[in-house]
Amino acid sequence: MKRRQFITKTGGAGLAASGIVGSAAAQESGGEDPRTGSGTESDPYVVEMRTEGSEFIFDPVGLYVEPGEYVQWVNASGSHSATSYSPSNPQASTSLIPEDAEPWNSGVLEEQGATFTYQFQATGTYDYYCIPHKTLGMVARIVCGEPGGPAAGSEPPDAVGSGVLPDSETIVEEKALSYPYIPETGGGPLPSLALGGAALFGLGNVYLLSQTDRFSGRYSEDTTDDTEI
Ligand SMILES: [Cu+2]
Repeated sequence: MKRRQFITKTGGAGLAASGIVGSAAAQESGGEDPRTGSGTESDPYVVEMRTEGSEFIFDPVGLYVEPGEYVQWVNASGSHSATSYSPSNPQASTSLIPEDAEPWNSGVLEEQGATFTYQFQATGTYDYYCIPHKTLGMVARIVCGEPGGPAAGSEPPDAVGSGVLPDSETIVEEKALSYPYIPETGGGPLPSLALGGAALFGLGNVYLLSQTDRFSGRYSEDTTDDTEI
């Protein structure tokens, strides 16, 4: 672990594959803060919104912030929104943010590079989605301070790809989890991703889909209601 961080910091001198080593180290747990930005108003944490082929992505898909810190969503490709699961927002029937939290909705950002910023204040777990792509699994989670509220022990009821959401405790531990989140590896990169590049990226997603049912089932043990369907 230490050695890898050293290699990353010094630019990977002598390593032909320094780019690969760097990206793997950046996603490892512990050590350096994996978040982009520092959470202040002038340097907020950044979540990218992207369209990649038939995938619609919030990245990181899991993020930890402290009360009072800022998150900025950047529309990197395609058209997306960052919208809290709040009954006052379009297409959201349930609230999946802390009770005393302010709902937010960026609206659909169509211009590349367009941004939306929100300050997190109430502690707890926040689930949010993209209006056009929610049913295609474009959902993500932010924990502010500590896990809590209606989203802490459940999955969004209407997101097909809900298996990609990290649980709140993992978010607190790791601070940021890249898309795609794979529960079995604790959010780190699949070995195949580091070795194979784009072709194997597809395989990773097949694997992810195969885990969706099992992962969702895990939450049904914790909840008495049936909202996961
Ligand atoms: Cu979207």
